[in-house]
Amino acid sequence: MTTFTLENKRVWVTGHTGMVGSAICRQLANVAGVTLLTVERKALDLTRQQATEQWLAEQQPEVVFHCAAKVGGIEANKTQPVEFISENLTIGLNVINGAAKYGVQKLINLGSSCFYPKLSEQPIVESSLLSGALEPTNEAYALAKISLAKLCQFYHQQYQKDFITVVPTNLYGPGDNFDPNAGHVIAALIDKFVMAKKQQLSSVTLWGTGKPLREFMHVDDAASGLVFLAQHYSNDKLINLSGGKTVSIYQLAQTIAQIVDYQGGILLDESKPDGMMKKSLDDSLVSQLGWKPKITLIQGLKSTVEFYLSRVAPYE
Ligand code: GFB
Repeated sequence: MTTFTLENKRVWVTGHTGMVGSAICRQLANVAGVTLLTVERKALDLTRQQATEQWLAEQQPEVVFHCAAKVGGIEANKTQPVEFISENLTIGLNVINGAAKYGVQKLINLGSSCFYPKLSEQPIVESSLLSGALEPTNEAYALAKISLAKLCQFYHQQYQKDFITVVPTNLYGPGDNFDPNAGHVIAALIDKFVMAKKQQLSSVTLWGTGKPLREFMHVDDAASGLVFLAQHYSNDKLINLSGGKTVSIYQLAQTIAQIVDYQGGILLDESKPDGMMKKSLDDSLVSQLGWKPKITLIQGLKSTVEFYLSRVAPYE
């Protein structure tokens, strides 16, 4: 059942150069009559409330996909909590409050799987939010994302705004940050294995014990899910976006090594954090609505390695 149509709407994608934002722009190209609104960071600093409001007043978007965020892997989150909490809160408050003030009809806010409690029962159901303590390595990011999800919920309840929060599982794909120190695990490991092969290193070192379990989704699936939910979900409650299999970090590393044909060893640096030992999201709600991811982990890893080799590695 369609609850909202995107056709012929003016749609603003914040963070359109990032991994998720750029994938949503690609998806929206398939929706009839959409006028895509984007703005470069140097032309609009979303941490500036007045500038953000002025942009909204001039452009009059009817729909907002709020993807702009300061993101990073476990180490970046752990070492820069001040920036992670303040930038994400400030940008989110400016975009969401501005959207409400300037008559945006539908807003899709991105939550994060890391905002559920560290010891949540698995797979994690949406109602687990705020039922326990957070994983310390990403507490700052999680607190910002929780506040913004609550803000959307309160807009729904108090002002009947159709602002929804979708919670994707761990994402990867083209446009990811392949920095081996600051990126998420898949992008970081693709870089590490490709470089190790090129430099003929005898081993690659993973962070942590290699035992944590994660569920990964390719960003093109995530974008298809977000565009689907924009049209089929209007509710003050969170909705998870997931549906894949869970793998251990060690298995993931072995798979990436195979894809890039790296023959050396895999070592562990246990002085680095594991983060949550298991993280996978319950997909009952989204699958009842009729949506499922299509890209298997192997397919997605292969195409992401191709993207990295053709678009990222040559510039290093
Ligand atoms: O992707 P990742 O940084 O995110 O790490 P989280 C996942 C797992 O991979 C952790 C291990 O157990 C890491 O210790 N790992 C092994 C590595 N080698 C590496 C490596 O070279 N780089 C990285 N990055 N990890 C994030 C949050 O947590 O989840 C973010 O910090 C975000 O805020 C994201 O919310 C969804 O799943 O642990």
